[in-house]
Amino acid sequence: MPEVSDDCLFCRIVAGEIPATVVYGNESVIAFRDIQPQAPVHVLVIPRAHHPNAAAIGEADPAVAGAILAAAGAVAKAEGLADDGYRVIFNTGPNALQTVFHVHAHVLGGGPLGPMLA
Ligand code: DGP
Repeated sequence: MPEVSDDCLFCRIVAGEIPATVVYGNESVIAFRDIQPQAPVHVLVIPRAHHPNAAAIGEADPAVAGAILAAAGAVAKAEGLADDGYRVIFNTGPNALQTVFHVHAHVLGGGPLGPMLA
């Protein structure tokens, strides 16, 4: 899997070619606000390197897969979600309605989220 894919929207956000509201970053991941928020706080955490989905990064680079979870926790804390709780979701494949094929964790919170499959 290439480090960067030219036709990948989230690779272009990592490269700074498409603007995003970045709230967190380190050497392996960045986090930015979702353009179509589904909760009062909705942040996407992505690896800088291109991997299409959670299964692929779990196989190819478990350390960076773990860094996504660590960043999700840091974002939740910084956004004030840690006490009341939040959700971390990796949509993977068509049944989950994955639309961007650069793995991303949705961090959702800031209020009651309702049943998970609603
Ligand atoms: P998913 O359906 O799990 O693949 O989620 C993709 C998410 O990406 C969706 O919630 C909307 C978000 N998104 C799509 N395009 C952009 C964009 O250009 N900027 C930002 N910040 N988010 C985007």
